Amino acid sequence: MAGDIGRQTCMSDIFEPRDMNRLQGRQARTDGWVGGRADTWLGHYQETPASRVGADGRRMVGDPEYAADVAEQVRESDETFAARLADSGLRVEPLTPGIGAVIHGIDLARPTDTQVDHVREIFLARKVVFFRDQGHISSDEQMAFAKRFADIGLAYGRQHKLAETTQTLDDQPEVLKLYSNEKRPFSASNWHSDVSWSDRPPLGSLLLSRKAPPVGGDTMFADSYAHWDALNPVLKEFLEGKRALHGRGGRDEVAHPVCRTHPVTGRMALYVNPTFTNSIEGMDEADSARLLAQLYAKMYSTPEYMCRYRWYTGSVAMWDNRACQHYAVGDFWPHERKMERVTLVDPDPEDELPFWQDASGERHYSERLVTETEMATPVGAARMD
Ligand SMILES: O=C(O)CCC(=O)C(=O)O
Ligand SMILES: [Fe+2]
Repeated sequence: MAGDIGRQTCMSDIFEPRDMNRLQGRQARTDGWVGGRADTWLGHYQETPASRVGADGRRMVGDPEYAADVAEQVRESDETFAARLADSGLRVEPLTPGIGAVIHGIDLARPTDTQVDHVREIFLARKVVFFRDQGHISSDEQMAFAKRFADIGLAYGRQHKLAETTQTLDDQPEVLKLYSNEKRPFSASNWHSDVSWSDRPPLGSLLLSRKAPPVGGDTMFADSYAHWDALNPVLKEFLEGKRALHGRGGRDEVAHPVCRTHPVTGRMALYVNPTFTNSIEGMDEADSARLLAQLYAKMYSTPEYMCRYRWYTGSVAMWDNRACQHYAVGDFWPHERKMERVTLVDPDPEDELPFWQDASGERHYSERLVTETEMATPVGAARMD
């Protein structure tokens, strides 16, 4: 309960299991497990059944009037959403109530202006959108569609020097090839937000399946707003304004806000990931490692905050790296899987740089910790994407 948490004197005590779940004289029943509904971690607040409208789940339990208001908001947002889209011929099929939607009724080779406006709106609301049956589009058309939403960068956004192993289309360095087969069993099977080792990480990606495996190789997405919303208010206060150190191969290359404000929606997102985040700045190393492990356990074990997309040849995904993370499920070997990615970068340099906006409206930006030349140099065989 909030009162109990308020009485804690030492910050690290907050992350101890709740007393009520501690067996007499023994460790807590779920020690080491802080995810899902069996949660005993004080950092956990309350699963909110309405995280998509930013509702306070714990308050909903004790305050029926507030809960009724939230229910109204959820219904209204669903209805107005559907009504607004009616004139562009689009149909939206949500993958889950909170994250992900398949958009039907559009040809990515020739979208109308209204369709582009609506796709942008759905993208911002759903964090990731999908399109089926777009295998006919050329790489030029893929790039042209991407350009309706943002500038396009190279494989790693603003980072122009690529790792030796990075493959792009021969005549189009903007198109990153993610091809896997029996001999090259690659998949990005780690939770991450793309290129968070960079001080200017790309805002999103447009990924096209040129060849889908007959089974497996789905991609999972997790809602970073919900990850933030679900934390205990005391832990939020502790984390707001803190920075995490990110980099490749364990090297600290950039400090990003842990709580990142989305430049368009204004919503707060939890911006740490186990692929590129090394530690939370200013914390004792062991405390930081423990807190990150607890955050990850919570983030990646709450199915309500995730969706899973099954690829077919010609399927497309467009995701928002500021609002969600992803994981390519590596279960399709020895089948072939061929993906082509165009990377979206924000044309506005002020919005491109991650920031946390405090209550007074001031933006606290990310900071690069190495020189530009060092940043542009690939680090061994470390993950880049
Ligand atoms: O292969 C996939 O589904 C996703 C790969 C990935 O992480 C990326 O393109 O950023
Ligand atoms: Fe990725």
